[in-house]
Amino acid sequence: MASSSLDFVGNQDNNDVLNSHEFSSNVRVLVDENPKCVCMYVPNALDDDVASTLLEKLGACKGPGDVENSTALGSLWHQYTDDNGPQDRLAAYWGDTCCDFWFVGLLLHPAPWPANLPELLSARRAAQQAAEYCQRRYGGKLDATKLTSCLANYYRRGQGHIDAHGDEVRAHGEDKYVISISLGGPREFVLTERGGSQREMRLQLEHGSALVMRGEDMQTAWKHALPLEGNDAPARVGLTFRSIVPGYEHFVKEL
Ligand SMILES: O=C(O)CCC(=O)C(=O)O
Repeated sequence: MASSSLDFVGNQDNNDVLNSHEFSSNVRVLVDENPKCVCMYVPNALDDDVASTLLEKLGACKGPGDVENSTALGSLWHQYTDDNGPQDRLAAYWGDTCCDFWFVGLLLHPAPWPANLPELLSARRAAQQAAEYCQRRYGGKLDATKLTSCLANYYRRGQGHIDAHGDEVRAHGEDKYVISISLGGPREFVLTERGGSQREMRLQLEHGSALVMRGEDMQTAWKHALPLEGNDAPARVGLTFRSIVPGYEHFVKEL
């Protein structure tokens, strides 16, 4: 198995600098096998202070135990059970009306975007810019970049992980975007190619970074995981913005 800590696809030619009005940092391409199989990493996609304020408001700076009740946003975090059992992370789900998300036996209905959390909208803007950059580079209609929902995963200090998996993206429209803005951490992200080669890439998801996955093949030809590295792994919130098409799951239910 080929494994590397920063084994980005290609070489420097593949690592672009986005327009400075969009991001101040380099884009690193991890996978770009075809327009439906793209993964890229953008450090500092979200302003550092905004990222820190958002992390604090989401309550993630506080120790395990008190977070659920201590946030100004009320009972924000939930511990869900999916087909694999109770999740060892907490989650919250926001989105536009009818942007339900159905995955591994769990049907989430979005709470409205919280009015008292403007930083979440800043994070969505940063993710949106990354999606639009991807659209310019790999093609597709601009409409398909619309990020209509956000599944937040809260990995408490020394807790929380996600086993290797591909995301359920059937509801994610034409170009199928999942863009994760990281707050806190860093925590490790592991990408593994399915099939023969089992190529593996590892990177640290840094505070304020964006990790972009585009396309269905990115979820079927590759798996991604967030392992737990020891008792003192730092707390992290991953805000996964998604291009879910409003009403898609209602349509599926009626079939
Ligand atoms: O926390 C993250 O950034 C990624 C979470 C994830 O893999 C998922 O929601 O499927």
